Amino acid sequence: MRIDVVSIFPDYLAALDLSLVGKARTAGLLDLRVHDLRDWATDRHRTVDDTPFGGGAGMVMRPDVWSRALDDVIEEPGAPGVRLVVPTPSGEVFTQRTAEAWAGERQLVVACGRYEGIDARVVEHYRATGVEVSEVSIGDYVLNGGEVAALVVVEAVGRLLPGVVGNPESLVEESHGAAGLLEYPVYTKPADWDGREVPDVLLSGHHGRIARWRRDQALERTARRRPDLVARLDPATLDRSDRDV
Ligand code: 6GU
Repeated sequence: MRIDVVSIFPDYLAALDLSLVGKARTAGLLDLRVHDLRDWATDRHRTVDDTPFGGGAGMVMRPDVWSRALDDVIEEPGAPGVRLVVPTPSGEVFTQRTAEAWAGERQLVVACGRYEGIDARVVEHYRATGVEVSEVSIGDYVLNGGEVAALVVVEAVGRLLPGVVGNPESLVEESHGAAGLLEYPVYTKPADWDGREVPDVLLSGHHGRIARWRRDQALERTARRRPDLVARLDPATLDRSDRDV
């Protein structure tokens, strides 16, 4: 998969050289390219923004600069599997389901806005050209720009690409996985750490009881921390013992 990130702060994306995503790039599983939007500005000061029509606070990013950048970076506009991603606090919420869907794309182009955002005609124009465009938010709080959201999207999607996570089993039981539950608590050695003991059941070797205990813990934790997720569980996935938790 190819991912392009366009930003006026390309150094913000340096973290993508590290860890799992960095390894995916080295292994040739992910072709990640970071671009400086100012390379497509035309004036001496490399201006990318201007004052908003209609008045108001702040600056808006210019559509002409953005379209020159995106025309250069989008490989084949309108082809299947090409998606323009615009991080914005007014977008639809980016979730694990979104990451799963995008992991099957050919190219993601992430357009990071700063200031009050990007001139609205940019999204209009690329949609009209047949490009799939997604305006997404990573949660209900305000950041200064799309760069942190771009990091979130690249890591969430990148780790789902085939071969990136060493043991695919670790993608199965994790929080926000198919079960719709948060993950159960985990323990390792020592079994007694300064008088704090690991729950007995985990030392029992009884796989059935361990699985039941873990599911109960996941259900309890989800009910307490994320009642919104419990409300959305598919009743068909619940068993008789689940209903007692
Ligand atoms: Cl995607 N951008 C900005 N600027 N703020 C946000 C966000 C995105 N998601 C949540 N807050």
